[in-house]
Amino acid sequence: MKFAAEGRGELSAGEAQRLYDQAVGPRVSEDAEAFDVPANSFDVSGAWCHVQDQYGEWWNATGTWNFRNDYVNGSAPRDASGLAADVPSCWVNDGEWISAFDYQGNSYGGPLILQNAGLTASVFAVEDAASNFTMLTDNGSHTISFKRQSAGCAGQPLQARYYFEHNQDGGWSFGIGIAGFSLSYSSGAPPALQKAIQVFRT
Ligand SMILES: [Ca+2]
Ligand SMILES: [Ca+2]
Repeated sequence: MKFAAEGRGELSAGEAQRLYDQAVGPRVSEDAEAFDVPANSFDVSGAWCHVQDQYGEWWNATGTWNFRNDYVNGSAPRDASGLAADVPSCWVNDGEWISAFDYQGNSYGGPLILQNAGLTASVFAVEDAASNFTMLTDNGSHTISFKRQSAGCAGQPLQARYYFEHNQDGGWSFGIGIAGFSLSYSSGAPPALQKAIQVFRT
């Protein structure tokens, strides 16, 4: 691959990198940038919402996260939004979705990537990013919808739990359930903060 640099003709990738390094100076090491995520940087909440119309009956579990408006730190890897439910057999998964906004309510157009978490849980990778001193994923909501498939299950609650993990280094894989949400990082133990709420039920 060749790169064109002004006044220098065509450069190889290696030459371009060397010139770039000269121009920007030495890079700050990863360690110097690593710092803990403040405990009050964000909060989470969750609730069930009932919907009924001529097409059917649903219970939607929704978790929300919300960063402090003055907390601006979006960095790789993607943050993790996890929602886990425990529902009686009369209810089946009818979809999942997520949306995110900056603190002024502008919709986030960047990656919110669904992971494979099964029928009663949902995990999205949220590409936390900052621009113009604004965190583009300041707040958001994450929902799993359960539709009634059969009569019955009276008095049996639907339960759910919501988790959000903000992080600053490495890549991750996960395990999720009502009992917990665990991320394993390729980089070991990077600065990260997970918050969860108690199980919420109908
Ligand atoms: Ca906020
Ligand atoms: Ca992150």
